[in-house]
Amino acid sequence: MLSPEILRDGLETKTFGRKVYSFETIDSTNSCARALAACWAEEGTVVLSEEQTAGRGRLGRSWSSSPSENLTFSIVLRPQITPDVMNILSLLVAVGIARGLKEHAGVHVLCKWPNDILFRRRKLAGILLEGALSGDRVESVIVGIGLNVNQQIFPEDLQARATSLALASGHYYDRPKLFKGILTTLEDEYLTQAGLGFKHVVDRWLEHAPMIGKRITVDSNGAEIEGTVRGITDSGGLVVASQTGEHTFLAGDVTILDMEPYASGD
Ligand code: BT5
Repeated sequence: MLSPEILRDGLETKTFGRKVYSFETIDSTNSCARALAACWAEEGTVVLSEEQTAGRGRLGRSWSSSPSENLTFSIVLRPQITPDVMNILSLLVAVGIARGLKEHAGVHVLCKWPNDILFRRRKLAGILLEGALSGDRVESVIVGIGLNVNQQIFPEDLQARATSLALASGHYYDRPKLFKGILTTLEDEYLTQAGLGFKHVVDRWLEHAPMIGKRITVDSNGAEIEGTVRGITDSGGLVVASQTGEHTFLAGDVTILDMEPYASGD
């Protein structure tokens, strides 16, 4: 098991991972972090588990991860934002992960709206943001990260769509070292981007997400439209031009029709 001592050994962050709760098995690290946040866990508190029995994605989907091979963890954040700009935080986290993977795993990934981290078109990591609100105030945000690290074999339904760092690079990773590297990069993004404004976060995300001008389909609330990506709003919404006009999506699933450069990864 990855003990809190191993996970914190040599960690040089200010708040991220200063407090770590580590489990062999748990239902969902997001649920645990949410409960801790409700009990005033401080910003940067991390919950990590080797196995999740009910790991989740968006809209009730599940996150599948074979025990002790990957990194599945959640971070408690207390950002000074309103609920309508939570998408921005998701983009910021995606950039932090992309940068972290480049710097600490030597793997160049691309981001896809709203929450995917892809390597050659396959999903390498997913991000799940869950906010606890008090009226119009964000009390806390739980950032859940599922990162496929050393897993080589995926369940049949994911085989064609999932990948891992080990599959991408051909070697295994020291998970505690990688965890600390990614946490450091994430904190750096979080602390520096916070002062620079939402537009800056969007621009930075677009450097890792070559989506502008792409033909896509968006599935949002059961309705599907096809169109061309025009941009990202300052609150993280996706702007798509279709035959029926311009639409802004705050949530949804995107399929990119022409996958270059996502397919080659360059
Ligand atoms: C996500 O949702 O991608 C967010 C995943 C967040 C998981 C973390 S793990 C730690 C923390 N605790 C939790 O309980 N959750 C977070 P979404 O965009 O809805 O994608 C979910 C879909 O990704 C599933 O329906 C599958 O198709 C696919 N999927 C599931 N497991 C995968 C995996 N290991 N690798 C790649 N794709 C996967």
